[in-house]
Amino acid sequence: HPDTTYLNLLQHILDNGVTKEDRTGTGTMSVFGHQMRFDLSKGFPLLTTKRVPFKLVASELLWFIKGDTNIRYLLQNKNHIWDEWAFKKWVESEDYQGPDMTNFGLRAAKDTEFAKVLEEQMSIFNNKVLEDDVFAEKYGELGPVYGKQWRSWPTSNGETIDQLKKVIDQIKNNPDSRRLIVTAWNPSEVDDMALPPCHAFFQFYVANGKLSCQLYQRSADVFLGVPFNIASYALLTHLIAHECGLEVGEFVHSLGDTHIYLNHLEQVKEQLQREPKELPTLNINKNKTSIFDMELEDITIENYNPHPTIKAPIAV
Ligand code: DHF
Ligand code: TMP
Repeated sequence: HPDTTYLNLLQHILDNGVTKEDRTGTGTMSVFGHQMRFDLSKGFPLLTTKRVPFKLVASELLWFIKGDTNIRYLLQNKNHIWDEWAFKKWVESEDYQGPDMTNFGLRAAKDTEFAKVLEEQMSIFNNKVLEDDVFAEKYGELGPVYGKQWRSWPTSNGETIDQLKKVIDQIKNNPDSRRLIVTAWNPSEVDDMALPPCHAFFQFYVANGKLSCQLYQRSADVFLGVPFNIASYALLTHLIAHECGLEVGEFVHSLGDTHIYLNHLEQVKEQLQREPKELPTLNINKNKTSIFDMELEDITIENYNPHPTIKAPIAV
């Protein structure tokens, strides 16, 4: 069961992780290098030991597939998972005149008064991104993140490469290829990104009429990020298999710095006590084939009855 695979990773970090400082100042328990395998033919790996908001996973993935890097589309779909990283660029800019927002993530966790001020500023910011085109273009942007690299990786001669389209063409026409790769890690552009890609490099594999996918994730927030990442790449594999007339095989998830933030430990212990439940099923609109035509309504999840949400603060 996917939940068992995941809970085993949480337990493995608790048992073997080293205490390690990190960029955000939160502190983590961490192991280096871990691999999980999910057999997609046995069910869709949306965790059941806490609720994972599937609509947010799906709208984020469609945003990548569109080649979009501006949070406006996410906000239009009531998806707030990238707000902090756009907001950070805004408050660090010369145009921002509001209250001091230095280290807002850490400060909000310790100071409830400040948390209110932050919430208000973020809400003003979000409304401006939604309503003001010029502002959105400048400050809704996360830089050349996933969508840009997947769909229009810039080359030295001024052209762009549509890695996603190319890989799908290769899966259809040259399925035995060992070069079915998409990389978001573009060394010449990482410094311009609000956050350098965490899920950085993935490869497809076709055998016995089944499509498998392996992801290399350089950095993994196992409590908050990883449940999304598993569901997202499982969904991507399903969508591409659907377009290419293949069944789904495995999702292989290879992780680099694999960590639990120290302010997630209580939540992790709570989740470890829960029993996995029956997996939901994924439905993709059969009247559409191309991944590039898919919209949010075309992707639904059925029979998802997970344990309740477990809230946790995100490290910025
Ligand atoms: N930074 C860190 N420190 N960890 C991350 O996982 C992360 N992920 C990013 C951007 N930066 C990150 C993009 N993906 C959530 C999940 C995924 C995600 C960002 C945020 C998150 O907060 N999930 C909550 C609920 C979200 C909601 O309902 O709005 C959860 O409980 O799963
Ligand atoms: P880092 O750039 O210092 O590694 O910080 C990124 C943090 O975000 C790290 O905790 C990993 C986490 N993360 C995920 O786990 N999954 C994701 O999809 C994203 C975008 C980030």
